[in-house]
Amino acid sequence: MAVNKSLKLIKNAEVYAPKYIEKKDVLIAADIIGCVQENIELKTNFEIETINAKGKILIPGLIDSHVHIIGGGGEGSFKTRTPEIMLSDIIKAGVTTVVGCLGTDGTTRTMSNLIAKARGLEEEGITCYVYTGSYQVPVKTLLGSIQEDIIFIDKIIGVGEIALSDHRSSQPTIEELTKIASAARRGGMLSGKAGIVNIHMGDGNRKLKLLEEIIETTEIPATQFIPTHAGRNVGLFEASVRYAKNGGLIDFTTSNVRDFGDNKGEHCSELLAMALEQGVPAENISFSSDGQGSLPVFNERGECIGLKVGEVASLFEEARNAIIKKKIPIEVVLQVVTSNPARNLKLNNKGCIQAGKDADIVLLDKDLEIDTVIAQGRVLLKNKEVMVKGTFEK
Ligand code: FWO
Ligand code: ZN
Repeated sequence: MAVNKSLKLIKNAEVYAPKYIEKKDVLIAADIIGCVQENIELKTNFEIETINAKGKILIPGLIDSHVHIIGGGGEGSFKTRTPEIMLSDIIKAGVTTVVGCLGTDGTTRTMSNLIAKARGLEEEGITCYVYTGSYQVPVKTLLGSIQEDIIFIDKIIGVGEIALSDHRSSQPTIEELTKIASAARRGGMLSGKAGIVNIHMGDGNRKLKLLEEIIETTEIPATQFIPTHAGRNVGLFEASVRYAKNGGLIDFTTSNVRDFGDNKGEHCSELLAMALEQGVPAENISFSSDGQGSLPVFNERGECIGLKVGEVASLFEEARNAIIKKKIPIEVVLQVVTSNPARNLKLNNKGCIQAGKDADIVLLDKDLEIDTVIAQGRVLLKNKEVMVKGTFEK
């Protein structure tokens, strides 16, 4: 009997949707979740691929909302420009949706290059969107304005990463930043997209002041902004906790290698635990990796001694640490890497295990290690082995 390639049945998985919905079977119909139910039995006169998920945990594919997919960096001159990402870096990380962005360098890195890479990753099998812009203000767009970019370019869902409170920032005035947010908001509304502004937070003293002022003095809601690197130092972390308790969204960078407090390497999983303890609603928190971005490395004296490259793999690693080491409930942790980014970015078919949603699925083994990755119904990783490689990967 011929195997029907467009149907797949996952049997007996412990499903976190990300809410725990107990043991279920999941039927995949082409690129979509067809059905999530107990004991699905199909009577067919053709064979369908069955995946035995007994003893495994089934979760939505992770969403990474901040990745320098074509590379970034360059802050230590040309040789420090970081390399572009490869498909398997994303798959192995359990990530099935990424949002690409430009960072410090909006000159040798371009929007056309970013969009071409996003399309390439889509062709290779994952879902990929981008933000328009970079650190640079006024924002250098593709079509001439933020609204046009968001409305006319399918891949563009917002603006970013705009740098604030950072020595590398364009130092936008409050008026300039307000205009950016309002253009993004209108672009988003008119195209049914999120139209968010992804904000790079630096180490500067002003912290979130500009955002707080805009939210206080204009009609623009807090949810228009997603400030990232929110835990990069103690002061910013504390300000971010207050900001989030007032309704703001905050995003922690999992690749963060920065020293924290008394020279204690604080990890994202610990930041999540602290933020929750201090009363931040889990709904307001997300993680992203800053994959392929350049990360400054500091010595004991706090001096920058080199640059490292961010890794998408850190996204799941920190989520796993939060579950295992910090004992935060799985459902809460999963939320910050699945349903919260999906809601923030208005990716309505992502971040949730439910009939009708995209078949983006990760299976974890007993040790909470990534075992299988399915993106839009295609098995890209199986038994911890990459099944589909990027075009030029060996
Ligand atoms: C952070 C990306 C930083 C690039 O402050 O923002 O540099 O364009 O590649 N990275 N500028 C890293 C901290 C969060 C640790 C970026 C970088
Ligand atoms: Zn950044």
